[in-house]
Amino acid sequence: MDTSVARKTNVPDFATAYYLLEGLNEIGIDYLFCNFGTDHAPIIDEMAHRRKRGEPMPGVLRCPHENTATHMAAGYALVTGRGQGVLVHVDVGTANSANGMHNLFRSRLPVLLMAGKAPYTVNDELVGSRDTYVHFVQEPFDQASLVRPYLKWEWTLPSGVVVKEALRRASSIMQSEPCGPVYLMMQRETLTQHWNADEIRRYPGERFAPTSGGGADPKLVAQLAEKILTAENPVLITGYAGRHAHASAAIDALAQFAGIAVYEANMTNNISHESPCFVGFSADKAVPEADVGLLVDVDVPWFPSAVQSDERSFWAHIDIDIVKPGSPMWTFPGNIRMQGDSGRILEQLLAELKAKATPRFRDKTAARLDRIKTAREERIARAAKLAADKGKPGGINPHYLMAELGKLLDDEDILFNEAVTNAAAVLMQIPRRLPNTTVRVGGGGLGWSGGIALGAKLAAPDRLMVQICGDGAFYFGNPSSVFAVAQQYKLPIFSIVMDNTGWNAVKQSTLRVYPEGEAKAANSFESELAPNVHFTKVGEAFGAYAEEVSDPADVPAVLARCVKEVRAGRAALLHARVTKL
Ligand SMILES: Cc1ncc(C[n+]2csc(CCOP(=O)(O)OP(=O)(O)O)c2C)c(N)n1
Ligand SMILES: [Mg+2]
Repeated sequence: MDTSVARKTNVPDFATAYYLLEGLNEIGIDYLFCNFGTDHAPIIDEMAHRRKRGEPMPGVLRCPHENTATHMAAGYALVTGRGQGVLVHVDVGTANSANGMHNLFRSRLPVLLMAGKAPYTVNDELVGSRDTYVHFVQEPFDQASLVRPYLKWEWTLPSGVVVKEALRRASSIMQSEPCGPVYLMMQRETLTQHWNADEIRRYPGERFAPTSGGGADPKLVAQLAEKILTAENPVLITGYAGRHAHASAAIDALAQFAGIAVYEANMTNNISHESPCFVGFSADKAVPEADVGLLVDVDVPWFPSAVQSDERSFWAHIDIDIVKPGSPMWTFPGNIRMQGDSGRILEQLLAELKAKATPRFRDKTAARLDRIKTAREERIARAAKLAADKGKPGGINPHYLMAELGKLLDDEDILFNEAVTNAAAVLMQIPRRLPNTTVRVGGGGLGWSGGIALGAKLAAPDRLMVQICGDGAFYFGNPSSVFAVAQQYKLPIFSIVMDNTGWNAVKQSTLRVYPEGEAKAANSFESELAPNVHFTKVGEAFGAYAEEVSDPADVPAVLARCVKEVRAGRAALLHARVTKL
């Protein structure tokens, strides 16, 4: 169909949607994760048009549910650092994207969410005018409000003439640290408008670079170095520094030089778990005893309701997101705060310490490293003891299951840990050597691990991507959509469902607030889900290899079969019946 509104000139004339696709390519978007609707007719037509003309545009992956699309973008950004496009349908698609936007925002991952808006003409005045029932009902007063709490920027494209400028602006904001989601809305009439090629200005990346984090004020670095030189019991807690390899190396080098115990708090693994200074995932015991503490790229280093730091202790907060403007309440201590690239700041700090280190400091450091070694050995022994109990038929011990899985993984493989109350088993039993290879999202919206594993697989096809989720999380993840995408786009991921028959987190939370309450007395926690379900059928419906395991004795063989299938190119789903809630 010729949608052109001829402008009687010799310069070629194209629709806004044509320039939109070109502009997306120009801002470095490799893929569009799409869930289409009537708003996308001009884009769909121009996709075919550009393909016919052999012109570049992002790859298009159709996702049956927006939850898959948004989290695929998260996985791709996690591996590459580059935000991708997610294209959804007006207000309803945006609403379905809110959970993903929450997780991307809290994980500081870039993404360009795009949605149509209902056409504004009703009498066929313009190409793209309203022509169906939903156009009259899909126009809320404030479409962006559906995702606004999770956005760094939002705009409605007012005219096709600025489409590339709008895309560059969106890209600059989503890719500037702290990275995060941006949202562009577009009306159908805007997308069908025609413009001559010479009317559309270009905004090349080399002239419009995003901002990145820098180093810190040398005076603050010197002040912190003085504190560390005289510290007796320093600790470092980090949540997401490991997204950058140089930050991971800087933490490890600093910790080993200054004898600092390193704890990880949510989000990702940050240094090699074989580092002599890595001591675990909860700093609860260490925090009250610390005299100097470093909070490095972290959102929740501990729970203040359970743990308090010593009033006389000195804390340095080093973070790409120092102010945490997305959090109404955030009151962790910071006697000094340094915003920037934590890797660079810690390199500055190490250089300062090396220049000032005294023999006494070196002696104290050696003694501390010995103490840290003992703590490490105790931790490793505790983990081994937990994994030694295999559980019983119908109630496999998650620690044992994870220990067996760990034996089959390569260093580069990535685990997406959505195991909720069994998350600790994943962390404890599968020590990682490379940073950013056991990942959780920074948010709390369940249902992310399948989509994120698919997006990561798209970005890094040679690495095994393992989704580990609870049975509740599995439902939230729209698994039929996940396995459909895995099949259609040949993205084999390994999904493990740790089925404890319901929402243990809900039960445990009730017990924490009411340890001797009515719910406990009645053993009624509103947590059990449908019994005797067979999740394998969901995978099988989409050609995945699927197995169920209940007997601990079968665990090693069943895991080996699944991993073999995935490495050979077929998605696999393991439904594991673990210790019941
Ligand atoms: C989208 C969403 N809805 C509800 C919740 C609340 N929630 C947190 S944990 C949880 C239970 C998860 O169950 P499962 O994945 O089986 O893990 P388990 O608690 O059994 O370890 C729920 C419902 C949430 N975090 N996200
Ligand atoms: Mg469960």
